[in-house]
Amino acid sequence: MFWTAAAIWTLVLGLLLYALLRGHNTRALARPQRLIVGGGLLLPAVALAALLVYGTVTSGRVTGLGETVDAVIEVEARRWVWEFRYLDGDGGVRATSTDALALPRGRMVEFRITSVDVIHSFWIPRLGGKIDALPGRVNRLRLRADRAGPMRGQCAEFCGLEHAHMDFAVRVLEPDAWESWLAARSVGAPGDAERAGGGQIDPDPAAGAGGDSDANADTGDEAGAGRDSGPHPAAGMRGDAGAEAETAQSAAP
Ligand SMILES: [Cu+2]
Repeated sequence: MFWTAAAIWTLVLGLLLYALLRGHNTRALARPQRLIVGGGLLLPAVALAALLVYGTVTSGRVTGLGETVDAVIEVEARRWVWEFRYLDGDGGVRATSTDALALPRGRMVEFRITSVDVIHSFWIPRLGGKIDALPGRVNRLRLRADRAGPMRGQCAEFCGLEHAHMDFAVRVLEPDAWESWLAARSVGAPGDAERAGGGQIDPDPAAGAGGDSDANADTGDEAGAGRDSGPHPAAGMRGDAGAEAETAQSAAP
């Protein structure tokens, strides 16, 4: 990438110098049609056609269209929390998590993304492009994480005062470990909320990486306040992130 850019930069500077130094009344100026047809019509037509073909051919790889989906996760954004619901084969919810997302490594995951209040945007920079979370609409995005290791997701659409803190931790787990992770957060299992909050398997490596301690503190307060009305797994997850984060990082290639 760097050398391509450097070559183009050198070429442009070379042409500029040539234009400045060549003097007047040259042949190109005497026959401007050639310049217009070649540089103004042919060159852009060929370049844009080549880019169109390349983009069309590779877009399937980027969007995951045509690939078999191994897992479906519903994503619900609301100010200023991410809720994840992991679906089983029949479309039922088998597990849930809040502000923490776990993905099976090497498997294609389809996200069905929506919002309950304002427009948010679902974005995991290390995995792919962002897509809006719109109220009243479900947008689909397919991503596959091929490398283990903690990463971070972030709301990418300004959605209010806490927008900058609307992030979530992403863990890429081996499929077996992913199943265990889901089992610990399964819907309807007795005491599942406590177990999820207790953190045998910590879902929030990003918290240990530092830099977002404000976000953690805020989420913690909010989660603590929300406990009366219902379980909020994020509370416990946020707390004990450090040790697990180190483990996950050292395991990353
Ligand atoms: Cu948001």
